Amino acid sequence: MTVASMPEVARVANFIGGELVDAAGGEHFDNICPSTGEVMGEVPDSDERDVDAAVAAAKRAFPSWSRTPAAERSTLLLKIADLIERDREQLARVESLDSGKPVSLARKLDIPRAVANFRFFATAILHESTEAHATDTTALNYTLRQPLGAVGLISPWNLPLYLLSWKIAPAIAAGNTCIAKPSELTPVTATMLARIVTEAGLPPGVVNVVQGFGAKAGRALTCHPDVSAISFTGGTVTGAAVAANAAPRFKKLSLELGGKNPNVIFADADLDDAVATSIRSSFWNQGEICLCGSRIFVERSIHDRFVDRFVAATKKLRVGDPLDDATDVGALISEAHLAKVSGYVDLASREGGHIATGGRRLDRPGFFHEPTVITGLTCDCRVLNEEIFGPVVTITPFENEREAIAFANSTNYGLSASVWTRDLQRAHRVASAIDCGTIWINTWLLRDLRVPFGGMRESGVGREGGWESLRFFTEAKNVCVKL
Ligand code: TXE
Repeated sequence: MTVASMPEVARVANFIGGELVDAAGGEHFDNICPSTGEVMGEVPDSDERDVDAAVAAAKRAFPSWSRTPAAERSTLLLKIADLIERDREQLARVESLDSGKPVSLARKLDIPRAVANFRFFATAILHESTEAHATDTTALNYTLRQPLGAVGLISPWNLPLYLLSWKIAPAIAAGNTCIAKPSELTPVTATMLARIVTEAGLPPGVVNVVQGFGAKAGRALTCHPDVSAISFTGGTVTGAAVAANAAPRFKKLSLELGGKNPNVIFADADLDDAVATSIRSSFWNQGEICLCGSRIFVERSIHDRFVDRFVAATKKLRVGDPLDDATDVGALISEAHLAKVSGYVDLASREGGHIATGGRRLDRPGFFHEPTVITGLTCDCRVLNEEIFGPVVTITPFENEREAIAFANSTNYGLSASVWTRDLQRAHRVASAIDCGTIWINTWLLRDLRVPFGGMRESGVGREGGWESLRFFTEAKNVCVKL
């Protein structure tokens, strides 16, 4: 399979008012293939003019779309889901090529989840109800939840269609129109989605896509006075810039940011399951998932046994061509990101860590890094505090439950955690004591789209998922009727 056999990767465009268009300035930048390092297409280098045009199209579409009956909106979203499902193989291959992720993972995770996102919110809006509050016999209050208008949706490169659809689906299901800004590093499936929404019959302007750099197109979207809300997923530093630009304009803001998630393994855990699942939570998507459990803490009595088994399993992972069905770990997103990941492995050595396996960039074209396991570091090291976002994990022993909780809570992040134990009471105690938005007990990445999802502290502000998403994308208006 080559780039030449997938011409869609070269055809990246903006999507404004139902038309696939170039950037107003006619400028482009290269789209680099992570697994070869070669240019595989061009991306429109959009600026304020493109964002202005997209916002204008979204505003034009809003009055009619927001009044479209929920059942009709639902039917259109279900149609979009069906078309994504129809094109799943092509979308999976393109996503793999554009992001470096194994095609097997795109098939299993990314594309099915994009389908599920549209189906979930298509049907959720058919089951919505709102509150009523009777004030004794004096008044009756009822709450309307009305769409916000044109909303901005900014997504990252690690789960391109998965996260873009996680935002687009609830936004338009709730009656908003939107301007999506995919990552400049993974623009292709957003353009394919634009073709799909057109084929599904979505009215022009309901979904718009502006491609380009964050500091230019993303910033223009965040600052635009007619954009009512920003839903952002990306790095913590970028999230702070988005918040700084959106706050003075009083936009609703949802920020899903980074993580440095603990994976806590007690001595009574099912070790087979803990090892197998921890391999996934460490190295799936090259470790480029905000929910990856990059800090592994193991109770001292089983620490050495766990390390031996985990390292042996890590060595079996096949790193290579993302389009090969047998590949477990593909390429990192970019040369710059690979340099960042390698830099942290070097730092780990300087901080006194032992590289138990991996540690090197692969000597081949593209941006490949060996799955890497580091032991011997403590919670005060930078490597255990800063998000690496690559196939690199640390394993640290702990003495008891109290220390495990302290270690888990020792960073500024608070996105997710996994806890492995067969002791039910301990599981509940530890879950309650770890400060983060999602805790998995004896599992990882088991997602139910109805549950609240988001982070604490530097992992973000706000919650999405289920009603939380629909509440974020609507404004609550109370109507008080005197009786
Ligand atoms: O993503 P950015 P980057 C982490 C990970 C990674 C680091 C930086 O640690 O190494 O963040 O990644 C847009 N105004 N995560 O730099 O910059 C940008 O165009 C508005 C965690 O590649 O956060 C893209 O569409 N928008 C993470 C989106 O923001 C701006 C996923 C995310 O890009 C902008 C990715 C600006 N000023 C990286 N600057 C997760 N939590 O899943 C950039 N953007």
